Amino acid sequence: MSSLAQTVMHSLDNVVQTAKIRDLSKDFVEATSNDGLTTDHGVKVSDTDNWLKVSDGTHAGPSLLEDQIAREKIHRFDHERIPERVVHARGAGAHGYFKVYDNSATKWTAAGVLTDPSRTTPVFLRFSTVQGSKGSADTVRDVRGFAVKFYTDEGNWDLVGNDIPVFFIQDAMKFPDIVHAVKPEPHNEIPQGQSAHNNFWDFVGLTPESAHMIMWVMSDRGIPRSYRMMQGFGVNTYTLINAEGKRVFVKFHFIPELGVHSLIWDEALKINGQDPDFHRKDLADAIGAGAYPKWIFAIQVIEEADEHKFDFDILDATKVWPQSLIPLHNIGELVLNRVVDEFFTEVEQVAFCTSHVVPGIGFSDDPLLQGRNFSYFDTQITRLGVNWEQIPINRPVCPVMNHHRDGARQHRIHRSEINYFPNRHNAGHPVSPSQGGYAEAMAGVQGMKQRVRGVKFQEHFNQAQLFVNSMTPIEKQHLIQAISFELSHVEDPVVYETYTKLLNNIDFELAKTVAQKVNGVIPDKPGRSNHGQKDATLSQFYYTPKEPSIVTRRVAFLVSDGFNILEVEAVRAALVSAKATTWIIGPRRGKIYADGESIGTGAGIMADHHFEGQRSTLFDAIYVPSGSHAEALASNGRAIHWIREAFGHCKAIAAVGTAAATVKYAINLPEVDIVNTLDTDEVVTSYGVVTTGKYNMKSVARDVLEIS
Ligand code: HDE
Repeated sequence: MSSLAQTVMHSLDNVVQTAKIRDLSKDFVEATSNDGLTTDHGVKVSDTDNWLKVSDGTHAGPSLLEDQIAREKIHRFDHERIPERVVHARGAGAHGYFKVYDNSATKWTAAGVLTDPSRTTPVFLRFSTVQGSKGSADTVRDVRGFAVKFYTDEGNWDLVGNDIPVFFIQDAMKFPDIVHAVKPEPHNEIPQGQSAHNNFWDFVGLTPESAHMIMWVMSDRGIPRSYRMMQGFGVNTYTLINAEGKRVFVKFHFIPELGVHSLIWDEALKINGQDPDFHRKDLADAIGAGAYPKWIFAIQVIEEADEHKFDFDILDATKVWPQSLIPLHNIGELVLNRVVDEFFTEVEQVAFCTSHVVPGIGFSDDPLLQGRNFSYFDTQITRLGVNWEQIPINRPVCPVMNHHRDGARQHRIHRSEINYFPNRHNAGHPVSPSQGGYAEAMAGVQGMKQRVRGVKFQEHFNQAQLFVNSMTPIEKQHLIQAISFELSHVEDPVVYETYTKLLNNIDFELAKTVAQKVNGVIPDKPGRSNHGQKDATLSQFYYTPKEPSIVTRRVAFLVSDGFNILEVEAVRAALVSAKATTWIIGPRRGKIYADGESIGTGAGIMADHHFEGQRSTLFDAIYVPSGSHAEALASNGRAIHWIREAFGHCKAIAAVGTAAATVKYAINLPEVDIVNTLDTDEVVTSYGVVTTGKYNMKSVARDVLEIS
């Protein structure tokens, strides 16, 4: 398995050619041993280590301001940083492509990217967390950004989504408030990468429209196992416009091929410290290994005439369109197949704008979307300058021609005396819709200018309740634990009392249990009756693939001197051929000797890490082979901790022969049955592990790991 660094280096050798990669390659710079060092103005540099000084040759004397080479080096360094994003500062990205299966969406849209199956549209996808700054950890509890730039033949389409289908607020004007409330508090810049603090819960307690979103963020969706195992949602309601100019409302979805999987909170907390780059590495490693992350792209469509048929407003971003009412149409797929070559120029400089749509796609009056359409361009000006769309990662693959001029960091040299329209040459002229010019769909509006919310926007709890009702018991248990964790970190009683009261509008049991745990207001009866409705598609288990896969899953082999090497080799080969990744963990990084080998001279096997170098939290499953090493493992506190912790996190644990007793000893739960087998096929086709009775992995695992 290649490391992140190796993967990045290898990506150049394994260039995936889309129109965008060809475009970016115009700007590739590669240093080779033939290249000498130069200044930015191109002069060759003879010394890059010693500042020009006055010296007697024995002692260092004063440094001279005259040294333009040293000065340039420092100047350039001083200005390396640009402002981080106000939200979504921490991210990772990759290149890929998008394809539709057929032209079935033609009835709704004229957009070639959504209707032409012969096209392969290049994409760049940036994942992110929201609250933390650029250097924060990956596995915090938070919403994940899912921002896609489609480089279409008709211009860039930016679908700037999240891994959760709803949002905290209904009107863009509240955005600065929610962001100020969730970010580190202003007086002490605490906490980093967390929402567990007074100000956040104060705001959401006083903003009931956030109730539905809070249920999602506090659910296991807030701590994904991998970016590759998250859904993506456009969240806002957009419109599609067909060739006849007819408009429909649309929501966009991405469904991961690998299913939706999460960490459990204890793992997430530990990984934050053990490997803050866990998700970033996971993405690069999977792509580097050729296990390209893939999502089905689906749309939900509502005819204009049906806009008001629902008991919620379809333009309200705090509501989902339940799939039981509005089905998904799977129309295409998105694949990520290339890591970035340089983080800053690609992941940091990529800039998205919800207002960037292409012909056939339009907006709705969703008040959140309308505000977003203003905000994104604006923020890019501060972050990257007004000519941010000329930066390689942002520039379209189709021609750009207009009369916008000048501004900081203008790179285009316009060879024309014309910079206006109309002009005597008809240069840079508008293009009619029949020739591909963008045309808004006609839509009637009427009303008085006023600051209002729509009537149906006033209802905040029905769908929060629907979501909670739709959870499996284990998801509900995690939800309770998450809210209880967060409110335990809220110090002001006014805040946690307000929130526990609000919870009773969603679910009586939830409110009662959380209130009992956090010293909140314990309700004696439900705050409102439960409508009892459910929608199976809201549970993340709904997305578990019919054929579960262990592709890219991380399996650790726990060994000590005296392990059974034939068994390790056989199981390892089976796992590798199923495209899982395998890791040898032993008492030291170096050779570990097999049963029958003499220590120091045997062929052994190289351990990738020692027991303390990596923890069980970073793996999906562990395998403990048979052999005389079992006793050594049982007497090693770290090895025992590995097994015990993995068991506590409901991981699959395979233990064979003598190792079964070690595992049993480690977990210290006599009633647990251990499947004890030497048959590789059986290990590889069953759960292979602690499987029965009270601790049945299948029922308690957050992340059911099928070794198949
Ligand atoms: Fe954003 N959001 N947002 N947002 N958002 C930004 O733009 C904003 C919202 C989302 O990887 C900013 O370039 C407003 C919803 C993602 O570069 C900023 C409102 C959704 C990213 C901004 C919202 C998102 C951003 C900060 C309320 C899910 C990261 C830096 C009306 C559909 C994009 C930047 C990337 C980033 C504004 C609400 C997703 C300030 C005003 C809803 C994934 O412009």
